[in-house]
Amino acid sequence: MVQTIQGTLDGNGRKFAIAIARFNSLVTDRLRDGAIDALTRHGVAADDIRVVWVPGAFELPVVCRWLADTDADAVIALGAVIRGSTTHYDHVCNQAARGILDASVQSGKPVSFGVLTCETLEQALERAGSKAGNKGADAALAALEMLAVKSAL
Ligand code: INI
Repeated sequence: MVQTIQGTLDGNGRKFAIAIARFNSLVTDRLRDGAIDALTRHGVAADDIRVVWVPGAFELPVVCRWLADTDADAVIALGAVIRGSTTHYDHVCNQAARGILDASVQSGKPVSFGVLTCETLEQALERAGSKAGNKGADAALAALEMLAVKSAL
């Protein structure tokens, strides 16, 4: 018989850390609100959520790694990278994505990727609580699901 494992979304008793970039905080504030709302609606106590600000998305990987070494069960990385007129955007996006993945794989804890990579501020705002949902909430749900998968294995 096939054994199928799927994570449920029960945050009771779980501890979360949110690493959040201050750059484009108009957007990242909304991603944080979405993440906290998703966590608390799935049973996570507000006292079990820690929010840690860093300057920009480039700084997210190391703080995610530091947070993975704390008592947090999972980490949620939130940022908003918006393309400018140079290649700076590509470096920030690529390194943030790779570094956040590394923090997860190296620590063995879920570190979810709630970093928007957009062409315009309008696109970012659409994904931060308006017509394209809230990617902070999506990242929170991914972290919850991964915790359940980890527990089930
Ligand atoms: N950081 C972001 O989070 N979003 C951006 O759009 C962005 N842009 O476009 O420059 C950005 N740059 C700052 C970077 O993340 C670092 O904080 C900075 O380079 C210092 O290390």
